[in-house]
Amino acid sequence: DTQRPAIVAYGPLYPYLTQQLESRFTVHAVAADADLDALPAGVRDARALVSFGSVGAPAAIMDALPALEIVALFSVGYDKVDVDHARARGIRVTNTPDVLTDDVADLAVGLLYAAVRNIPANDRLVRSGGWARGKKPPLSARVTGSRIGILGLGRIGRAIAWRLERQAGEILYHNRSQAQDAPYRYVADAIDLARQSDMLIVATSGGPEAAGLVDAAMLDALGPQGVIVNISRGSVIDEDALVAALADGRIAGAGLDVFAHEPHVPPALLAMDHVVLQPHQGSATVHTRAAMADLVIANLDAWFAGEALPTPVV
Ligand code: 8YV
Repeated sequence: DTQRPAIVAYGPLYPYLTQQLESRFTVHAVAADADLDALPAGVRDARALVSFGSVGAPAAIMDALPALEIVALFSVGYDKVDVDHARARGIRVTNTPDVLTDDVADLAVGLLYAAVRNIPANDRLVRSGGWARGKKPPLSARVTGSRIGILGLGRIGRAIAWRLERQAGEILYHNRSQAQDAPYRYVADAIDLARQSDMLIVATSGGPEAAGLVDAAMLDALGPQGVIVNISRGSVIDEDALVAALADGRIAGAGLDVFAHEPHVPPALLAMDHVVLQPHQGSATVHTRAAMADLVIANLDAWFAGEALPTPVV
């Protein structure tokens, strides 16, 4: 169909999104590891590229598509998109903010409680028959009354803070600069934030500026009773330092939805009872994945109708 714009679905997409794309466009599926020098002829006519946050759009795929006008991401995080390259080539980029904020915040709170109250470890105690044989769960720390630090008080960080403000003894946060209208205590230095927090929730955006922001020094500042939760990007935490701090008891536990090299998880973490592991599922509810797909479509529809993009990044 020559009337329909050609687009590339880069890497695996979500079925409802694929269906919506196929009803509008000529969709060429390109695997994330495809040989970009050997793309079929029609692919090079693609005017749009759609991908998951974990695949994104490196410069190489943009350069393999000479007619590319827009990258529409199925994620809020765009750390895997070469935005400088897109800008230089005049390619627009869109993401899916807001629609996933509540579900990601819900998972952060769930991971906090799971890690602090040892919910998965105690589930294992029950299932293994240990409890029935008389083994008692160890007493845990508590969320209520604790000082909860939020690293990155953006849209998702605020949604987490809002959920926890009744339980927390205090909510404090660190951003590069103080947030407007945030009723929480600002801590200008990230290490100080960790030092003053019983629990630290990582909610900053990923990308090169935040890479390794949580390092051994910050984990030591959080301390042996401290629990860390990460729902942002694995790259924000120095993963080797995290594994070492957990192994040595220099922090008490962790709740992790994201990892440096997904879906690879450091094997040492698999054996740790005080660590809660999730398969990057923060936005993965039926409701939100449909809303994210609809926002991808809304951006593409706006672009091809010559209208303003609903959620532009570039
Ligand atoms: C997705 C995400 O799971 O929005 C983000 O930044 O990480 C998640 O919503 C991701 O796009 C899937 O790769």
